[in-house]
Parts: sequence; structure tokens; C-alpha cells
Amino acid sequence: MSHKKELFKNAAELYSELGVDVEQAMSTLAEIELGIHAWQGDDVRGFESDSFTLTGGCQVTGNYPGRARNADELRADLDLALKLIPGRHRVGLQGHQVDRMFPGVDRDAFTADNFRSWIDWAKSKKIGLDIAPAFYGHDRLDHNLSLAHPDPAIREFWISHGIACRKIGETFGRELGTPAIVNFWMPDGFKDTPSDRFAPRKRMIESLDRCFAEKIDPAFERDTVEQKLFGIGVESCTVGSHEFFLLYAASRGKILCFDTGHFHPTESIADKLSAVFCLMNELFLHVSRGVRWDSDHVTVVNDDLLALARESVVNGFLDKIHFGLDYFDATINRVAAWVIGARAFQKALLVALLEPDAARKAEQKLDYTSRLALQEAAKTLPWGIVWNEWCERSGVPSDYAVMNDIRNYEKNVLDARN
Ligand code: RNT
Ligand code: ZN
Repeated sequence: MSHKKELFKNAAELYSELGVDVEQAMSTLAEIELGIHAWQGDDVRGFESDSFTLTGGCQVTGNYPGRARNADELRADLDLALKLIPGRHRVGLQGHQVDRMFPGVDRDAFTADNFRSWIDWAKSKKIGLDIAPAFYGHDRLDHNLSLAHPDPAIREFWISHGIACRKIGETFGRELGTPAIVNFWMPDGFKDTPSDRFAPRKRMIESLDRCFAEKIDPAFERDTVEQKLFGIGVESCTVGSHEFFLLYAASRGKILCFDTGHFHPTESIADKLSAVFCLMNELFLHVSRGVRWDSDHVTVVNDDLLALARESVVNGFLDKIHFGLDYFDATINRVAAWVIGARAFQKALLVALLEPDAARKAEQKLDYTSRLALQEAAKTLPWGIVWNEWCERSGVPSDYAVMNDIRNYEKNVLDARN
């Protein structure tokens, strides 16, 4: 038996003595589908035209060579990323990542025809597609207001874009056999102190109710709404705040989207899951990493990510949560950003799946001393050996070898793009 197999066998025995079945953990992990966010590959620019400015309070820093400039290039990059991320996943698009434009047709009138080659690509790979309306990066986002704008004509444009994306999502769902998540995030807000916070929020509710007026079969499409603390340029008030969307989602039966970068830096998103699932049945998670603010850093195995994964796993929420990645780093190779970030979250999920239940049992006996000791003991368990075994079984390179494929692709494809 090879040294690696010997190590895995011993690790499996150690876990088994603690009541953990590593085979079960790996097969559960293989079933967890992540939404790989296409917008890491094009710096959230979309493909409507060569001139684009990202507005709405998001920031993409860096100009690492090789950004995808059209849907074909983006799909080629995603092909490699999906090959290097173990398991089977889906892809999330933004509402401006069209594969073609039609003369005189703007975002308010997009249809599935603007995404036809995306559907064909997803069909060929047997994966699902999601779409998020792009309420930003367009001259109709005026004074950082879209659905909450006081001008009815501007609201009408964005309501039509929201409706268009729901219909496109429905087509994705019908043709790909898995419901499309259509995630509504609006940048609407104010840089400095507004005089009236109430009117924009009432307009936002009216506009959203118009977007969601048509009932669409949840077998094909799921509506999610994403709250946010602030963005650059909207520091003083975000119309779609946490409280706003928590109540909107609950009152309208929509799915809440928690983005892990959208709260106060010391606020635990992990703690919110069990609170929400007391009264809701579904959640969409944008797994991200905020450094000082919603900086959209690539996810890494840190305490926040481990806590988020743990709450998802140990409470039995895995079949209630849609997991999507959401970060954009243009200072590093963008394929590597997808692969490193996705594998980091999978590692965090594996740590949770391998957690012995001794600490929970101690807590049930109100023995908080043993609980603490056992929580700390679990941190020394050899989950990395199980991770390496799972990567090998999944046919993907190890963490130390994964950059070889990416470097080759960079040399042969990405470098030629500039
Ligand atoms: C913005 C939100 C939103 C965006 C994408 C590009 O802070 O996180 O999800 O990241 O729509
Ligand atoms: Zn997000």
C-alpha cells in the first residue's frame, strides 16, 4: 500500500474511533453543488460593449492579464476551473454577460436569445445556470438609484430588466432541468446622509412587487433577494438593507440571500442561518470574504468560513441552502481565484462533515467544560488527509499540483489575450 493510502487508512480508523464515517463525509461532499460565479472571470464587466464602468458600489481591483472579453473566452476559463474543482457544480451569470446583443435591444428587453450559447454550453456539460439582474454598470443607474429612483421612467427600465431576467431564468430552468436562482441585488443608496430614507424604500417595494408579479413555477426559477450594509459611494444608506430584505423575503415568500461580505466586519453570518431556518425554508448564500469592508476577496479556510460551513452541515441545512460564490479579484489569475476559493469552501464543508458529535453531546449534558475541550480537540483531526483522498478519487489535482494546469493555460491562452 502506498504511503498516502496508508495515511488515509490510519486517518479513517482514527475518525471511525470517534464515530465518524469518512466515506459518508466524502460522498455527502460530492453532492454539494456550488454556484461558480462567472463574474470573477470578466471583472463583472459583462459583454454588452467594450466600454463598461462598474458602478453601484462594487470595486474590482487589479489588472492581472487574461480577463475574459467575451462569452466564449469566459466559458473556456470556466471549463478549466470546473475541471479543477472536485464535484459537480453550476454557473451563475450576471444579467449583462450576454453572448450576443441585438440592435436596439437593451437590458430592459433581454431574452434567453441573448444567452443562447450559454444554455447550449450548460446543456453540453449537464450543469445548471443561474442569473442575477445587473442593476449597475449602466447609464440608467442614476444617482445610484435604480428600482428606487423617483423618476418612474427609470424605475420602469429597471423593472423591465428584472422581469426579463426572471423569464431568462425560467428558460434556463426549463431547458436545463434545474431551477435557476434569479438573485436581485440593487445598489440603490446614498453616499451622504439622505433627508428621506422612507420614500426610496417604499418605491423599492413597489418596483420589486412589479418584478415578481408573474408567478413562475419554482421547478424552473427561484427568486432571491440580497441585502447589503453599504457599498463604496453608498456609505450613508442602502435602500435594500438587511432588515428591509429580511422582512420583504418573509412577507413575499422570497428566498433571502446572505452575502458573507455584506455585514459589519465583526458580525457572524453563521449565526444567522439557524435563526432564519426557524421560520424560513430556503436560503441563498453568497460565499465571499470581506477584508475591512465588502472587498470580495477570494474565500480561504478561515474561522468565518469554517463557522459558515459548520452551521450549514451540523444543523442539517444542506438541502435548504443554495451555495453560490461571490468575489472578484483581478490581482491574481482569475481561474486560480475560482479554484482556490471553491476548494477552500469545500474544505470547510469537509471539516464540518468530519466533526465528531462529542462536543454536541457534552453540551446536551450542559457540560460546557468538556464541550470546549472537545471543540479544541477536533481541530487537531487529520481532515487534510481525507481532503487529499477525495481530490484523488474525484480525479482532480492536489492542492500542490493544481497550479500546473493553470500556469499552462495562462501561458497558452490567457497571455495571448493582451
Ligand atoms: C454586491 C453583491 C452582488 C454582486 C454581484 C456582482 O455587493 O454582492 O451579489 O457581487 O451582483
Ligand atoms: Zn453578493
